[in-house]
Amino acid sequence: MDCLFCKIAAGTIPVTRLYENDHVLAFPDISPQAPVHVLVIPKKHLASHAHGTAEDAAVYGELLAAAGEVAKAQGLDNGYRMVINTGADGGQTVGHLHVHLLGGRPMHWPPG
Ligand code: DGP
Repeated sequence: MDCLFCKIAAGTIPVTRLYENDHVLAFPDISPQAPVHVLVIPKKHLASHAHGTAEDAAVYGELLAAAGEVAKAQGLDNGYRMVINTGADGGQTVGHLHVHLLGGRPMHWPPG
């Protein structure tokens, strides 16, 4: 297993597990870009959003639902942003699909 986030999902690399079920895991980003910065990942390895297929629709639903649960638990009642960086031009640096949940401050648009 050569994937960082697969190792985190498996527990080989310890993280604070903020939300977890059979399909997804949420944990704090190591380099937070906002007061709340959580990553939500599928336990199934998908290298990026571009690698997801219609067969993964349920997993995508789980990712969004989990992000919503974490946002509530983190008290992001004033709003938040979810981001899926995809591929080189998308700024993706870890090759395992992940949703960034960012909150706790106003977000800007357009993003950089
Ligand atoms: P992206 O650039 O969209 O691929 O985001 C990858 C994120 O993963 C980045 O914000 C930093 C985070 N990250 C990288 N390595 C680790 C790690 O070992 N632990 C945790 N918790 N986050 C990590």
